[in-house]
Amino acid sequence: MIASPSFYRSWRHVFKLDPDRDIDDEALGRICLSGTDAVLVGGSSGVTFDNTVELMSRIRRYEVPCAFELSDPACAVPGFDGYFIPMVLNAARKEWVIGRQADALADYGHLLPWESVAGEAYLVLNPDCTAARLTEAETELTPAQAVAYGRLADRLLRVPVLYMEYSGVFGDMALVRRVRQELRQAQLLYGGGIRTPEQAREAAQAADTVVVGNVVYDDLKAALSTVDAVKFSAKEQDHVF
Ligand code: 1GP
Repeated sequence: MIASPSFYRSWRHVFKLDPDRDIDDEALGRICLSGTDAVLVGGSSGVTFDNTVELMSRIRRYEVPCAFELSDPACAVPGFDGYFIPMVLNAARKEWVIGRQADALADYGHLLPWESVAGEAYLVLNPDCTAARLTEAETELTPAQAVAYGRLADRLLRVPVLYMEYSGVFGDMALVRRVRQELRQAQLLYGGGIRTPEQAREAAQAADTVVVGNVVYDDLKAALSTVDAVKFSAKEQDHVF
């Protein structure tokens, strides 16, 4: 038996960095020293072995935990603290749900550090984001359908992470909260459109883990302000005050 992966369990706030986008050393340092719980490396296009190695080794100058979303086996860079294998539950074609993953395991399954590998079930909910276009995701879900996907991931597949992905737009927090209520074991990650401390706090109240991406590249100061907002919200929920 392999132990369940747990590298992500304590994460409340995460910055997601894209190996295909430029970030200078100073900005990267401020992200890594921000107090965030982890840096997640991943992107929907343009991710290569080389740009992943480069970004990982720069993040590795800092102590912050660093994980990778491994969606293309050609980019299987060793040395991360943890690996997520994404599956897009609402993709139109099997390829993005289990097809590519099975192909990858046929080639590299014996090499993966399984104690540090977690399945990551995505619900892609912004029709205009790259992931939705790439996977032709069926994003127009009723709340009942979203809840059904959540239950399917949590209880049938028993995937440890459900990721509600609104990349680029701030999502429907009532829906995020509703889906989270149904989860018995999976951790709910939310990502999409967080640009202010208020949005970060709201997302932290709806989801277990808040992922902040694009704003890092557009407005570093705003991105950094989301860390305390999430931590503060987590403390409020834990009744520390
Ligand atoms: C992207 O969910 C993350 O995969 C974060 O979304 O880039 O919109 O912050 P944003």
